[in-house]
Amino acid sequence: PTTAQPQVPTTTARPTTTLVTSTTSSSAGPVVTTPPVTPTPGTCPNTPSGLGSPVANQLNDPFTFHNGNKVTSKADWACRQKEISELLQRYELGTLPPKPSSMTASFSGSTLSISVSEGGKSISFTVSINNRPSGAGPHPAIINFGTLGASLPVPAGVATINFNNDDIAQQQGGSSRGRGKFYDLYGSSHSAGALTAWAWGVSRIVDALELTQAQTGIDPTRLGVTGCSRNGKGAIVAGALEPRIALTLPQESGAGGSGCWRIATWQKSNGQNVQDSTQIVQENVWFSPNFNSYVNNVNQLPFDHHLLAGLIAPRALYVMENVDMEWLGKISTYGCMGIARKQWQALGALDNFGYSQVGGNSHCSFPTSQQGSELNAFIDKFLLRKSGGNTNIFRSTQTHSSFNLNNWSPWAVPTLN
Ligand code: MCU
Repeated sequence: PTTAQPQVPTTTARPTTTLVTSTTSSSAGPVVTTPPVTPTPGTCPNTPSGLGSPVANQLNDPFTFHNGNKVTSKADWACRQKEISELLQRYELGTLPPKPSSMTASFSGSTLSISVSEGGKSISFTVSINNRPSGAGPHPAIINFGTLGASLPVPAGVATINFNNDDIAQQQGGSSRGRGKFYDLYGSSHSAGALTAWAWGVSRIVDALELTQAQTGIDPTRLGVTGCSRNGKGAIVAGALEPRIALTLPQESGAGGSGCWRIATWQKSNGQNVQDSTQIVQENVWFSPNFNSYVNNVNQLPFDHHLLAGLIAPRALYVMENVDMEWLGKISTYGCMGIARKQWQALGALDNFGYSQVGGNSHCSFPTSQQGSELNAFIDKFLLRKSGGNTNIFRSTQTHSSFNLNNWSPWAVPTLN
């Protein structure tokens, strides 16, 4: 099912910039992942206000609603994801606006132009679509945060869409709060931090790809998203907030991405030089100003980033981290994702989850040890839809023996049907 189509003009200026109003279904072969359940409006309980009881030295139970009820089915899981998304937006990320009331998209050369209007204001931005495979298609694509191209190797057969995320929301330190096209549209005091604003931008790219599929040859049902470091935080949040992303590929996202706040705090209390919640909100504007009230006591939060990742489950997620980067929170990402993985386990979808932590490479230079049997296996299976290798991956080249995954996740993992 698709959401309501944006309103677009019925006439076009030039044949190369045809605007279309409906999407066509993909002929790209069998779908590998089970599409996530979309809750019917009104079927989920309202998310209670308030933070609930603090959770210390463990991560919040994914399978218990904020009101204490248990998650016992896939339908419950969809409601729990809706609740987690609301809580993350309320206390950390800021509000993700709904689909804008009107938008247009056109494709010319390699440029996809996107215009969005809401409440009497309009913005436009462009993305470039590179390495479009020859042949009729439709072809899969990876949306890459940043204009320089992906910092991981994108194999033949997959296009790359370069997204200038800084154009949507700046990330040049505290003074860039509220700057960028997202804030031109929604106001400079909008609660969304840059990560949420970028996820909104990714959603508009997907909308535009749905509108221009006949022109671009890109299949909007076979999209990946990637970025490294700060842009890796962007990639995981985009995958979490946009359910049309088939494969989420955050690279060295560290704290604020695949790391958990509570585990980073614990690492820091053990004397490690790791980025934590108190530092990150001073460094940059990735999060909502609302988050500032909680950074000194993250145990209050009714979530951590294992639940951010769980918004992706059972869609495909492959997380790449670097053991040599203490600042990124190497135990934090290992523990956070090791516990996040239990959500895919509950859904019977462990083949859709990968976490791989290696070393020997400098920050954001992709190590070949993650390429053939890992990254390519994910891209083959979830974007190219070829039968690929093993994609049930959880590994680190370091033994994090000080951290006990099960002690930090003492709750039961149900089987959800
Ligand atoms: C890993 O992402 C960030 C990190 O959160 C920052 O503390 C550091 O300054 O920059 C990293 C990054 O984006 O490097 C390119």
